[in-house]
Amino acid sequence: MTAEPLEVYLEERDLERGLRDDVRAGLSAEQKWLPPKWFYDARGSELFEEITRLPEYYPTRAERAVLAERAPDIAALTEAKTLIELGSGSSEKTRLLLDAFTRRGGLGTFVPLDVSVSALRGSTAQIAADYPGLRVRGIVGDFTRQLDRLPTGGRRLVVFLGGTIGNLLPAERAEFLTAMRAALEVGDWLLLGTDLVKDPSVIVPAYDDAAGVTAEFNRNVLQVINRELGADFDPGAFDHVALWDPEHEWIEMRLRATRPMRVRVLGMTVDFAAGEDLRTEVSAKFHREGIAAELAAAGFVTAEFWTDPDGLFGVTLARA
Ligand code: AVJ
Repeated sequence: MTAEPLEVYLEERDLERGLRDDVRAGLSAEQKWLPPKWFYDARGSELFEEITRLPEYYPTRAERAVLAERAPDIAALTEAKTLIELGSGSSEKTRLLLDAFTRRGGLGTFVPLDVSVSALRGSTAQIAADYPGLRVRGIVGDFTRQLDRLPTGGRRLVVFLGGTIGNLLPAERAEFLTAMRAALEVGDWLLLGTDLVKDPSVIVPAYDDAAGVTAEFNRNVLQVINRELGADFDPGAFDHVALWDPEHEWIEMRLRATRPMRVRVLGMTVDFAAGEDLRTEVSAKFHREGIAAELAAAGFVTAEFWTDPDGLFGVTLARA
């Protein structure tokens, strides 16, 4: 319906400041790290879409199976007027929900929010074209920081899919869910996708695929920093590493220096020893009881918990 449905809350300048702050903090730390949101420039978003089609990367297919089966229930239970999607990316699986809501009638507005301008431009244009009558308002933003900018009023359903909540550390997760609950009102809903704990022999290959797409995705963050901040990383000199941490029950992606390196960025000199790791992502996996407990602690009430037939991925519907 709306022709240019993109609202750029997080402006280019804010984004770049965020990147600069994160690079400064992460690369000067004793254990070097970067937050995963900087993976998603146009190339990174493309590589992620490619990852979702890999034979080893089960989460997307498993979550899609749940949504395909349960979308009509979700539409009937929530009777939402506004659908807000955090970390929406391509919104490919969300179409299953939009289809169910369209059949039912009553959904007026779709609000995808993502840090990737390129992903959002594509998805908003296509969804606006494919769902005539639906108001589409894309928001460029960081889902941890833009919760107070969500549209108010009407019955809202916030969906946070893909297991992206696993990118947050436990304390960050608690803070995020609490802020989410504060942004919602009684009568609003949250649909949360979470990858489930299972044998590491299934999880690790999903983050270390044979074709090397995830490795390229991981190294792409160095290209982003080179381009945006004029750094001189040699991405080819870093190995992709995916590690299962059994204590925290999360996957860590790292970039491992294959030789000693000195990198210049933002006026800093960053030295890597041979074999030194830069942590680029945590992707936590969950148990059913843990999800319910974290939601309850934030003030949500779990209404439904569904998994795919193989029990790989969980989707929780909770009320505010
Ligand atoms: C988009 C955060 C859900 O953690 O599985 C895929 C990102 N990283 N392969 C995930 C990712 C490596 C993905 N999320």
